[in-house]
Amino acid sequence: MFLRRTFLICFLLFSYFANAQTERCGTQVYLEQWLAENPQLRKAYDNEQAMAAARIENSNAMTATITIPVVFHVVYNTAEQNVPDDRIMEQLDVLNNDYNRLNQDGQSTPSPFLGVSAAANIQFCLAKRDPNNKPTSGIIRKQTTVQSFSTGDEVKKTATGGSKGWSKSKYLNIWICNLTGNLLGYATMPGTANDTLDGVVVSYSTIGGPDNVGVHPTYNLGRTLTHEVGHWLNLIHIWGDDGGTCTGTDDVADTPNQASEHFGTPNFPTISCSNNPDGDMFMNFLDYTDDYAMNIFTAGQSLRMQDAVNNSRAALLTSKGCMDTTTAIDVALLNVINVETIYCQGNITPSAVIKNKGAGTISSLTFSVKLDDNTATNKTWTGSLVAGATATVALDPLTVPTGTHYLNVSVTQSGDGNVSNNIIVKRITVTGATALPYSQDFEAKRFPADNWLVLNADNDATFMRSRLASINGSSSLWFYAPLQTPAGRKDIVQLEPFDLTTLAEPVLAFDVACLNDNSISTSASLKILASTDCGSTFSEIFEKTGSALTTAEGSASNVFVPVAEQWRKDSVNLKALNSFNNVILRFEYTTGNANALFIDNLQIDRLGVIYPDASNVNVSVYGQSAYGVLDFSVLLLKTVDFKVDIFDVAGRKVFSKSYSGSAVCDRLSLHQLNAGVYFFRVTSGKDSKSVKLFFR
Ligand SMILES: [Ca+2]
Ligand SMILES: [Ca+2]
Ligand SMILES: [Ca+2]
Ligand SMILES: [Ca+2]
Ligand SMILES: [Zn+2]
Repeated sequence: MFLRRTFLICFLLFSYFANAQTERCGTQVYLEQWLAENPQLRKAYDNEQAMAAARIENSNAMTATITIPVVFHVVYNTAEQNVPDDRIMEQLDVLNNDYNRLNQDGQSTPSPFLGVSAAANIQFCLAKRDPNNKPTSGIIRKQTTVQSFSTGDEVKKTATGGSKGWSKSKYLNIWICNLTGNLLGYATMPGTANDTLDGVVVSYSTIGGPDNVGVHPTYNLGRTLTHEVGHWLNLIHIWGDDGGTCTGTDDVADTPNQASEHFGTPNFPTISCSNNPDGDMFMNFLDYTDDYAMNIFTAGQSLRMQDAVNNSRAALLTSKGCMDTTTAIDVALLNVINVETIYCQGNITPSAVIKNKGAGTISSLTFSVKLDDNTATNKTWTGSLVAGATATVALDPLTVPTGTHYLNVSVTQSGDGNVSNNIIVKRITVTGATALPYSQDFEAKRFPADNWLVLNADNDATFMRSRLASINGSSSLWFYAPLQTPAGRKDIVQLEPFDLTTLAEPVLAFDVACLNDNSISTSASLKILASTDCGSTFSEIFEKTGSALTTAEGSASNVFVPVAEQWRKDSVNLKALNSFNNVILRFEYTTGNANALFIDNLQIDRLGVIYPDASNVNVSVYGQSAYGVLDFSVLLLKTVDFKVDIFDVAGRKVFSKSYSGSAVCDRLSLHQLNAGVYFFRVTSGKDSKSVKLFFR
């Protein structure tokens, strides 16, 4: 079967050039080039492949977790290519999740393939010491005059404008750069590259993950690196690189025989090579599908990768690359704060958080601040920073115009023995507000949408886009909290700013589906918050918690996938905010007695559009506090008189008030009522709607 691949060069080249769009992966082409240039090594390569197959056949035991030190070489020509630190850290999380089957979207693996899904038990750690045993941040940034790099390995050599690789016996090199011809990445298979030319090259545009997506329109969830590291660990494309036939193989027993690669988001099942009923494993990381359609390595692939680490890459097992080391003089720039994504134009005043990681006291430092490709401005700091101490230093104010910007902050100390931790790159976005009406069906390939944010403080489960269920199209916004997720975890999806002055009576509506899990006592909650001051402060405009939030009951042992009847439309009256031209809305979900939440068909529009043919009355009750205060909003299709009544459990009317309008918000003081269950009823003509309340 190895020989068979060597006859396939023409097919490979054909498929490589036939696909004129984005080139997902150049690894096979790179391998064939290398074999052609090194014919004497072809036999050794084929032998090693055959031996790997024999080893795996004779021992199918997974070994304990293997940890591989990683160094990122960011080789950039433009500010955008100099990938921000938080996006690199998010990418590292993606790798660690994908290689340990901790990826949240593993829940999307079609059930017939769950039995072969597996954790590869491989961890990736950011290098803490360089090849000379000097401390490092594991992120090397190098500006280059080279505008784009090819598969000729120029990015791996200083002489050709790249960054020299670190020894493959101790590190996984990951070069991040601009690649020629829309190529997304390529890797060196085990045994095919010289010591410092070994590793993975990926386009800067692909670096990121669910809560910090890359700039590429579709391949932006970090799966390019997952795919390429798979090659680096000896995986072959799942369709066998056989030009669309059924004769090739990936030398893995538990992946189906598959004709050719898939792009986009195929539907399950997709049959080829008589592999019915389950068809192609197009959601495998070694296919070419969109990042958000990929979610699985198999047990067979995991064995093959572990075999590579334990044999052809065994030197890595004793690498000290992730062991701490120190140097006498070392200031570290830990963070740059007050530059979080900013939605309103104006000045920002960033601050640098520094730490003295050296042995002596620091008395003088120079900060350099650079926005995009503008000239850097310097600022000197003097003071006394003793060993181990941290300090926050205010930098000079900056004017940031509309658009996406990259802020480079660096610190210089004379004699610093570790300059790799002296620089932080941040992304800043300044944007105008979107006019109404607005709708979001989560079908567009890019999620989060431009100028949206996903805030995932615990760095665990978070909001993602899912194809598991939808109310329109095939995708929706999804939060999945596995059983082991503690209650009380908060995650936020922040929408782009809206100009609410563009509609007289704006209403926010969305379809929601949420499973109630009775085995958990703490209530899950969904809140909507609004900011009218550019995100400085937020106030709550909607809350549903516990049974009021859930739309279905059942066990949480499997991921909840709602059917049509399990969706509910919720709405919030935004009339009170219609004088603000820059309103930022947030969905805030707090984990509790629900394992999955879906949101779809988000609209901000007029009432008649949102409820085109519904009965008149739509009620939201929120903010029930311990102090007898009740906030509600009532939405009606036209301006009419209506009445609010509150009844106790015995059916006695305890409150009544009349209103007029189509969209009304009010706050009631109900201190006279005892704690207990009540029914809030809105009546308009022949229509009425009741909501159950609980006063504490
Ligand atoms: Ca095939
Ligand atoms: Ca330093
Ligand atoms: Ca949808
Ligand atoms: Ca989270
Ligand atoms: Zn590939």
